[in-house]
Amino acid sequence: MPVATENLSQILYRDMLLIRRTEEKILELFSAGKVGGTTHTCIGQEANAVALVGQLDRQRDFVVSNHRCHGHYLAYGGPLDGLLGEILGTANGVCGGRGGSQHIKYDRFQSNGVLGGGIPIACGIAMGEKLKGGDGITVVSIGDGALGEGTLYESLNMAALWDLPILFLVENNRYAQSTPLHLGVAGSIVDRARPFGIRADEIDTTDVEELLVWSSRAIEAVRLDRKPHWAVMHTYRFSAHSKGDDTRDEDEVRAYQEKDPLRIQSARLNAEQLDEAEAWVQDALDRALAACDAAGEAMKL
Ligand SMILES: Cc1ncc(C[n+]2csc(CCOP(=O)(O)OP(=O)(O)O)c2C)c(N)n1
Repeated sequence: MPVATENLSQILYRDMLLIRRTEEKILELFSAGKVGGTTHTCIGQEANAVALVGQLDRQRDFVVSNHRCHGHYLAYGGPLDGLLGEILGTANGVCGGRGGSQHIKYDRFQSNGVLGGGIPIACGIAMGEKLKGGDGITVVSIGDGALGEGTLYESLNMAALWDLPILFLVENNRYAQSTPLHLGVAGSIVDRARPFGIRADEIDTTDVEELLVWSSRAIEAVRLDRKPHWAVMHTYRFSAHSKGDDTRDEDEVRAYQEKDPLRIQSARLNAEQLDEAEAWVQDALDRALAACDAAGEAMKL
């Protein structure tokens, strides 16, 4: 539970810290051989998830995330033990511990490990919401690598033609696995939706408070107009693509780390507030890991 005296700056910091420390723990567990398969962390990109997904209304809005989904899931409000259980393959995972982080389904949140695979699914969800006359919106998040998937452009066409209440969140972290942006993406990312008549906007910051204001406008635009929106966040990941597979220039990574969203946000808090957030997150992690231990291995199929 949040501390009673918390203000918005503290909450944003704590929510980002929860994602950061959780993923650091996941990488540690991975190195210890406790995680089967693979994992993709969003270390460095936490502000995007907290600012945009964290503002959605879980009672009515849907999220379709991708292979790099832990931050989106936690910002959406997914239970921490359910995520760790999914990654560790324990019975308390939100999908019984059999999906891993790339195949999560929790409430109105789902992730999809097929690059671009979630985009048409999200259009279907948005269409369903439209037909039901609901006021929920669907957010589908993709990386710059998915800009090369044909299904994206079929989906943009349908979303525009049918006025789907969908927000396409593009997190351009400048690499698709090991392929730098300039080798994989031609032209302007923000312009890619415009030929379909879809409103498009972009932001280049790691300041969660700036992202929050910008995201609230994008969310409200879709909620009120019931039309698609293309929202591009330029960002950077500090961690490897998955685990140990990092070919990027170390100086480049270090330069982006200067703009660490946690560092920016921590400058708005005092030492006591920072300690409080750290303790809260540590306690949440300890309890979630204990729940995984207690749950035991997932049922074998
Ligand atoms: C159809 C398909 N092709 C290839 C892959 C392997 N793959 C997983 S992530 C990834 C790169 C994705 O890059 P991007 O969309 O920029 O997202 P990021 O990893 O940078 O967050 C690739 C090629 C996949 N999961 N699905």
